[in-house]
Amino acid sequence: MPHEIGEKICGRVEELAAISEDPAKLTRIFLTPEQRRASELVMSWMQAAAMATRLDAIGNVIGRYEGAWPGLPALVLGSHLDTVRDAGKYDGMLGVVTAIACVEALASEGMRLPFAIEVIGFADEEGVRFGTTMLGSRAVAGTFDPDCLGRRDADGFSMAEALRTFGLDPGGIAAAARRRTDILAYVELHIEQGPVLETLGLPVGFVTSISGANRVEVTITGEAGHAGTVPMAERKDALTAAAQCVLAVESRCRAEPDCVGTVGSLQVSPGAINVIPGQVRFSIDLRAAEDARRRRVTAQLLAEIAAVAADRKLRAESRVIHELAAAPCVPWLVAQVERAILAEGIAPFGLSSGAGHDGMAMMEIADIGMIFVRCARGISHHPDESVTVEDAEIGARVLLCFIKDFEPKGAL
Ligand code: HGY
Ligand code: MN
Ligand code: MN
Repeated sequence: MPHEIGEKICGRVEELAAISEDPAKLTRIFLTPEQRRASELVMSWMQAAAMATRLDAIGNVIGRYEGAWPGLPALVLGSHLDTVRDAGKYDGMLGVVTAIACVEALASEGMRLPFAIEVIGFADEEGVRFGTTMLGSRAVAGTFDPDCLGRRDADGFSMAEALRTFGLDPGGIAAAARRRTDILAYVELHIEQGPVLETLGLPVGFVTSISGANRVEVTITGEAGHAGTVPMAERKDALTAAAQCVLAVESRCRAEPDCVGTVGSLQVSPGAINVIPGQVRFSIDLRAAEDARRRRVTAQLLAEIAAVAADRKLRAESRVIHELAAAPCVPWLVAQVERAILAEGIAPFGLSSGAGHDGMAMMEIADIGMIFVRCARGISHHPDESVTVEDAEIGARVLLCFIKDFEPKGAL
């Protein structure tokens, strides 16, 4: 592969990073004009790599590079094209751009393999707009829950309305589902979003498993009142109760090995400086490598939230709005990723992923594998997220080597 492949990948990541709802900070959300512009740009790169392209029923961008003859089952590569708010440039995008670069290298060699290759740029992995996550990969896996079509964004638009506005049919999402027989495996290249590879001085590693996750929406309802006249002992302050619950998330997860809990968003109403908060809504994001531990901690937290509310004579409503089980990367794929890393003269190192990835949804219809690329200081979900050109190139070389030597399960 030409040495400038890393430059090309990082250049394209920068081009995508310029497509944002906010010129000052990268934010590209599901079913927005920015998603459409990014999808069109990615499709043009796919077409330049001899791929046939389409937008599926939920807005995923799909490029297909046929194998030795048309219609063969595909090795599916890819990642997501949506971002968090004030995001880094590489989370998701590196995987899509690198996969396209690998197909482009095959096409330039006129190489056709005994399988097709599909590259998917998923439309919504972060779940910023509607709270649930992995909507794109769930649609491909056939596990999209139509109930979430009624979920509303911060402006009150439902997912169904947003799909129609984007030119998609909310009733047609089932058409995005793929059959297990169409897909040989799903392999995603992604930044590590953690400091391990950098600490070990490794440019890449292989993923052993992806932690399971759930998201909870909590609403604490008390009684708004005059900040100057309601005696402290008679208050039903929703925010002080919520604060007690937020600290409970932190203390419970600190007490558990290998469990992380985050309250990432919290809304106070009515939100006036001289009014006792009447209602607070906040989110909880809970993750652990072991599902049983995650589910136990979630149940304990929901019970503690109910007890805090009862003790303060307030009301608490907790709703689990998203759950995905831990996703193991399967040994036969891990072995081939390790082989590709070794072929690049790098010691293969395996690590688990605390971050969620589309493989958690794709595992419903395909075995999954992942390649991690080192990122500076492990920073992610932050504008300082960065990858060196050299590491981007090494990641691409490993992925291309994996593709060229890929042996579908049972072919070994
Ligand atoms: O939240 C995550 O772990 C991923 O970035 N969606
Ligand atoms: Mn992310
Ligand atoms: Mn990601």
